[in-house]
Amino acid sequence: MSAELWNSAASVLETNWSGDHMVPSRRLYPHQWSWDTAFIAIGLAYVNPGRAWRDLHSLFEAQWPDGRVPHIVFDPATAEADYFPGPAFWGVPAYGARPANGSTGIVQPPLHAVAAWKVYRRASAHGAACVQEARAELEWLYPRLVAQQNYLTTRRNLGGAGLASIVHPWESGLDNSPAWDAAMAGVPADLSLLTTYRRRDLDVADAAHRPTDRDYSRYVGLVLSYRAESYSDTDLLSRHDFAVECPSFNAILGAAELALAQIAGVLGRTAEAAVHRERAHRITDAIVARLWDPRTRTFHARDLRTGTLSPARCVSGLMPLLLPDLPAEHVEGVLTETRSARFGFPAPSYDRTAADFDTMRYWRGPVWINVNWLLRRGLLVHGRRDEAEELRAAMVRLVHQHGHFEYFHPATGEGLGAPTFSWTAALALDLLADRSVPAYARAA
Ligand code: 2M8
Repeated sequence: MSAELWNSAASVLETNWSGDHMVPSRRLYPHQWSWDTAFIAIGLAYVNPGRAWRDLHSLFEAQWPDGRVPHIVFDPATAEADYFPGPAFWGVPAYGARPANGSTGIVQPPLHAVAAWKVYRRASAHGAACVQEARAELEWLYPRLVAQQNYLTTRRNLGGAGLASIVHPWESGLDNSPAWDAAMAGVPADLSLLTTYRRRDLDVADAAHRPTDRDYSRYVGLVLSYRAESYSDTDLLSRHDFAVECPSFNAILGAAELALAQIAGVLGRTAEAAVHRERAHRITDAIVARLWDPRTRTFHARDLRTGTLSPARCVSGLMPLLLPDLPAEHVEGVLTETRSARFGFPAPSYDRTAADFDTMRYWRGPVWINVNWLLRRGLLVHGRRDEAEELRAAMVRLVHQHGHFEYFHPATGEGLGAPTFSWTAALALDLLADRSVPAYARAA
């Protein structure tokens, strides 16, 4: 089974390569997405490390002067009509050497340092020239990755506690998650926006899987609000309708600091390595202080506009397991939640027992491989090797039986969404090849 799965995964990555970047899916997502690039690099490390670096390069070449890494880098060869909201809608001005309308103005989870470290670690398997290339790429990326972290922990520290806020659900990567429902209820839904701007996703995907028009009009409205002030973050909390601290985004922010510590170590920047470890520690403390609910014993999204935690129990609440300094009590809470009837292996995107659990709709029930890959990593970080192996096997089985789909039905395993999806293929390669444990993992 593994050779067959390996070959099909490699061929998806071959098909979705677009010259200097990978598209998540040719039809549904015909540009370059930020956190997809990180997941994809993790798989390309096995079959084409040169492309892993090229893809990361293309993304970071589009980094803004303030350090933000845009959530989409637009391919100028793709027509405006092929994806909504496209380049003209975002209206991003030219910056640095970038032309106008080259990217979006929002971000996605900063997983790139983790990916770069994994690609570097794999380089020795491809020979000395590859190791040399990998080191040079780390040198190039390091200051850019640091600038990305600095943007998120300063300009986006809207709550003042050292966590990054997301100002649009798309920034979480878990777009339509019930984690945002309470905060989104406060965002005006102007359905007339969808007559001015036409959804393109419904031409290529099933409406029963995608966000509703009501939610989509809110997504569009939030972009218009951020765009109106040229994507400035100054005083954002007082003039923008959505600002949330997400446990998954911030757990990845902390994991990025740990990967940066490893990268800094290899680059001989010992003092910086210590600073990154300290930052990871502070992010962990802030997640525990602000996003833990002692009643549910799991993590929840905090709405900064109301100061309340979302009641929804989502897969994002399990992600702080990525952090090795998470206190034992919180590790136990999250592990119990993970193994409960609400989740299980592979974990659905939302609590299976919730009344509004939806087996089809985007991030409101289906299983995604990328968050399960992160969950497995979290289990390894906390020494839960048997559970990590159980989850790994469940993911491999799912993708082998059903294909490299974007997401999967949480009961039947049926493949849903885009059928040849890049991160599913890339992570299948990693799941087949890598049983190692992060260097900073704790003993069980
Ligand atoms: C989905 O998000 C895009 C908007 O960014 C969409 O729905 O059109 C999400 O699954 C996101 O996590 C992912 O990065 C993107 C591309 O795969 O698709």
